[in-house]
Amino acid sequence: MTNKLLLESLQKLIEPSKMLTDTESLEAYGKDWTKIYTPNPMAIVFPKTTEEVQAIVQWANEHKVGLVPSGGRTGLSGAAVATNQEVVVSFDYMNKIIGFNEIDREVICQPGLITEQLQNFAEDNGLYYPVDFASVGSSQIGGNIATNAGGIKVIRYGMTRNWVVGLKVVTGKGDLLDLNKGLIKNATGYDFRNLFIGAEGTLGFIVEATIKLERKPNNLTALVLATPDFESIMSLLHAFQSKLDLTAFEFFSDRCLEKILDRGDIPAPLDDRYPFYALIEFEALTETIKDEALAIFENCMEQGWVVDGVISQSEQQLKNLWRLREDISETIAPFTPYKNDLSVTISKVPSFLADIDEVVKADYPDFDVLWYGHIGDGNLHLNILKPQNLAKEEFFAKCATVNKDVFEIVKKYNGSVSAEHGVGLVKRDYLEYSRSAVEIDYMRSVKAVFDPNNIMNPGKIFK
Ligand code: S2G
Ligand code: ZN
Repeated sequence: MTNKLLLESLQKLIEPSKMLTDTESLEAYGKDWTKIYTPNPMAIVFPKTTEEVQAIVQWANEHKVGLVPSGGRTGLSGAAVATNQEVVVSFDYMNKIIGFNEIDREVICQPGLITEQLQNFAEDNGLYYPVDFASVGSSQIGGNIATNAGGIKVIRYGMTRNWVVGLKVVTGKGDLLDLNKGLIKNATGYDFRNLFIGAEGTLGFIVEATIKLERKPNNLTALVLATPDFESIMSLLHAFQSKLDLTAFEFFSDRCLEKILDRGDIPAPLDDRYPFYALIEFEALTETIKDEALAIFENCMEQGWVVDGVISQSEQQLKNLWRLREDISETIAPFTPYKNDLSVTISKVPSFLADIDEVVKADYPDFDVLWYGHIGDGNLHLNILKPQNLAKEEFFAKCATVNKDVFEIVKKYNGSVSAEHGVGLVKRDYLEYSRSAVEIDYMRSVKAVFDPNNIMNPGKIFK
């Protein structure tokens, strides 16, 4: 059947305005934040109801057309990229909060709800949605669930998975499953909800989510502490974590801070510059807790683990300190960074980072390597900035050779080649560095159960 006839048959399933095929829309909706794939979808459709999603899935099975789920398109692994005449299914029109119960402290929402809107809704109801990261202003809950988004508060609140208590999904066979129904306890066999969380749209579409909310933290206070070396950051983690219930423990190198300060719109946190910085956040619920934090800070100074530091004294200063860490990603984006999102168990972080740093600099001494991330949960972000004088293709080709050395080290440390950004297309060829061949076979078998015709996000996670 020609594309024209295919699209005519698809158009019949949804309102005329809910399908786009113009070049600009195909380009915009056919990609995410990865810059290395050429978008090439057949069409973009915007279902408004679960029934429309089911009709689209039936159509795709009938015509063997791939479907790519699309949320805020803020992904960094190519999971929402359509490069092979797939139909992109956007949830921009299924973006509402459709229920809330203050006793359950649970929100029922559609997948297209912007993450920040959920955070604001929780705040308006005296509660808190604790999954937070730089792109919450444009990411969608459905995409956050499909990639099990992590971010900066995982040390206390965990990943998105921890907050999803109900999930309605349309499987790749077109069946509607109503999973877990908002229950906190439910021991009735396999928990398919947790299969769909992190499946990157390869098993079916998320069409509704029930999200648990949390008590709102009070008087959040942050310290930015300069350290003489990376090992000192781990000493800080132990010193603070053993006495305080931290809400965040982040780090960034001075190269990151330099890029931030070059912007000129964020004040430097300290008078001088140092190799590494830790950003530590906690709830100063009482003056005693704040005094405790300052005492730990002073002890760390005496130990030589900290060479200088600052503590937030206001909401605005807290925001300014967080911008030093949260703005790194957008600030370095113009440098076409080669990104790696790695994790190991926390105790291994210092030697892991040292081994990777060594191998990258041995391969390419002139590479501008930036380190930042979430030390509190063992997640490091390695970014290599493209040298001005190197073409993008040549740069990424060089980085691909580095990748193999990096992933050999990940394997040696039993780490993950993708801590929070997902596999998508970017990490698909490196899956075996973190998952065994047997595991990958089981994943294929599960995929075949939920999506026997491989119409759901074909080619993502594995070939
Ligand atoms: C972070 C954001 C995406 C990136 O800043 O924690 O996950 O790696 C990242 O630039
Ligand atoms: Zn991150």
